[in-house]
Amino acid sequence: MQYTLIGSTTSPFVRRVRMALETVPHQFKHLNIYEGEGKSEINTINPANQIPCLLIDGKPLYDSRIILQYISRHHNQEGLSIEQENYLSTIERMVDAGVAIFMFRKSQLTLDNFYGERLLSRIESVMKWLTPFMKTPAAKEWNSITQMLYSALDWMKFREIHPLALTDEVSQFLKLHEHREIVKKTDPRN
Ligand SMILES: N[C@@H](CCC(=O)N[C@@H](CS)C(=O)NCC(=O)O)C(=O)O
Repeated sequence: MQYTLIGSTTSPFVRRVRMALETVPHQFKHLNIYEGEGKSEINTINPANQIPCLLIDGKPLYDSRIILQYISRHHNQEGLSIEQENYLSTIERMVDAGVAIFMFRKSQLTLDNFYGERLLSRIESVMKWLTPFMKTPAAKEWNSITQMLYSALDWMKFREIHPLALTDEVSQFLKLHEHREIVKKTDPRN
């Protein structure tokens, strides 16, 4: 199998896939989907115009969660429990809300409206629900949950999405994993 991951270096959804592919040979193709040629190129690859996309022997596979499931099946990784699936889903929806806030700002729109309030309250609710997890022994493991959580929280800090990404609990969680080579290699600031 030949893998090419298409994405940006800032996207948290792309970053989680790069982390999952750390020991799997692949090429990384950088695409700026918002401007220039990348904008039309992503449309020829994924009609939803989103990254990441994994080319498997040239065939595109969309959506980071689906890509991870594919990698897990083909590289003999363990399946997830219902609780772990729920962690992934809620973190993903929080990042979706963050991406929408990022787009609001890019469009010079404010968040003081029904949709904006829904987005902010989703982030607040998920962060409240997730914070106890950050202090458990499971938070020290390096797996699809902590990779997604790390990518999500570090991105929220980087893009200044919400002050809840700046708490002591978040800093302590990020410190658990910031020494990892793949974390340093995929830092969106570089
Ligand atoms: N559910 C998708 C979400 C991907 C996503 O939202 N990617 C963002 C970048 S972080 C994107 O492509 N945004 C462009 C757009 O939605 O127009 C996944 O997990 O792959």
